[in-house]
Amino acid sequence: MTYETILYEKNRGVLTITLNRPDKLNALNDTMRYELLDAFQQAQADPDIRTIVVTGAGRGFCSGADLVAGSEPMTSDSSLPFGDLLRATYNRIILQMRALPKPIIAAVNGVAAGAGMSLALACDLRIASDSASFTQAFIKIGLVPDSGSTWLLPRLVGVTRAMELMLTGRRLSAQEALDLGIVNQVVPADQLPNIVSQLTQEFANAPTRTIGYIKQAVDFALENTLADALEKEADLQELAGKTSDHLEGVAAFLQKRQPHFTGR
Ligand code: T3D
Repeated sequence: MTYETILYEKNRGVLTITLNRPDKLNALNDTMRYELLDAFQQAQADPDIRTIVVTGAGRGFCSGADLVAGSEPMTSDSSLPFGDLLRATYNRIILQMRALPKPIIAAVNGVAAGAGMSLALACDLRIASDSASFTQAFIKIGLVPDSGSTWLLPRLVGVTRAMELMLTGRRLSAQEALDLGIVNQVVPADQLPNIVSQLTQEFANAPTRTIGYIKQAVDFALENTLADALEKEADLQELAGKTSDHLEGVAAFLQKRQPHFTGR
């Protein structure tokens, strides 16, 4: 797959999507938004892809919306009204990521700002380099947090901390993000690719369909009652119990060997 603003690289079940506008810390312009949406749609449709990594080229992860797309500073008047823009692109990207039945890992190599932070939050796991940082930069330009930050951030850190971060735009170091539960792990910058690669090799050999069901179950449970969540678990367990990976997992256990999961 060839794109203008992102790299799309498949290797042994792992798709790596690299945001590739390093001179702007990988700010999201219109082309990148549509390419990202298309890449996640392709990732869903391609049975050879078992896990996805999202990362940034250069020293940034993603600096959010491109504030100078073309020669004009970004304002709601200079392009599509923001509401329409969000509905047409960012909202669809985030929903596609949450609905994608495969694990998505953010390899946060540098600053994640505004919608760039939202993008990281929408991934299933976040591994940060020790030089990464996070900011809900929206407030600094008088905008509301978008691309799912108002939904995702309070669920990760609680309302008290989320409000503080959204109202101040304070830039967090990777270590602070770890302490708050925003990231799963902080690793030395030069070891980020290797550590993420080890993790994705595990996911490329995991029971992929069940991982999709787990994503579905957790997102559902966050919005529903315990009784509803129990019912959802029962439905999804029925489906998981019919996968060949479940049969393989049990057979491997009984035969005292490593399972060979195929993602089916
Ligand atoms: O229209 C819509 O899409 C609506 C939706 C909005 C959603 C949003 O994401 S709103 C939030 C938009 N993002 C921001 O407000 C962040 C702006 N950037 C920054 O605050 C800082 O650049 C960072 C905190 C991210 C990093 O700071 P620092 O000191 O490490 O780097 P820098 O020197 O500020 O930036 C390096 C270069 O990247 C610089 O270009 P230059 O001077 O070297 O030619 C800078 O202008 C460029 N850059 C950084 N962020 C953006 C950007 N260019 C365009 N858009 C950016 N968002």
